[in-house]
Amino acid sequence: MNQNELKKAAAERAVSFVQEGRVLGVGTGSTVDFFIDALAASGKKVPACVSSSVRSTEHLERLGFKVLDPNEVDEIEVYVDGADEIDSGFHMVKGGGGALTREKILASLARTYVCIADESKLVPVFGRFPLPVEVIPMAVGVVSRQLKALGGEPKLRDFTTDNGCKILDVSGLQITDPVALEEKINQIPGVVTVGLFARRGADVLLLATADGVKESA
Ligand code: ABF
Repeated sequence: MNQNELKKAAAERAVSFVQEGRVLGVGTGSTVDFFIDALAASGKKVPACVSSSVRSTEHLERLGFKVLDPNEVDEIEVYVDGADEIDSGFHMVKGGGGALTREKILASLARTYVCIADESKLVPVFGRFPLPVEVIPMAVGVVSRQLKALGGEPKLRDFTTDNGCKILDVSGLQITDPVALEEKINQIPGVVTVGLFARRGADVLLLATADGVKESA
């Protein structure tokens, strides 16, 4: 199986977690795109979704799903999203697709975060994937200097987020304590969101491997 087939397998399994009659949280990325297609094909009755990006909202609406503003929702039962890296404690690095802030908001609203990923995303320690940090445009310089002081090498992505902000992709960080680093980077003035999802990680991991989809919680 190639990587796309693995992503599709994890995405299809996630449909069984969707509760009919409840608002569903939907993330962003190519794995989530497979999930949206599989959900539509399943015929499950979802009254409405909340989505973490314009990209996913447009995909959902094209397939006939209603998408609500998160301000209209107090709680989401299930939130399905991917990750760029996930560790055995279900902490994640996210934001490769640039939707990290909205993803973190939806994760905070969700009772159950179901992470869908192919096996290449499971890592013993974070660091291979540069850590995305969403930043207010006027603070790119000052935040970059602070990230360098933490030992990172920030690179400005040629991209503007759905929130009108910029992203610094930070390589070279030693992420041995993801919770502490998430808190430290969140404290830097000008940072909107750091792509470490450690304080609120995933609850369920659907990891697609050559031997099938492995489910852990
Ligand atoms: C979202 O999509 C992001 O947090 C992450 O950056 C990305 C994963 O992308 P893909 O599913 O395309 O590998 O989950």
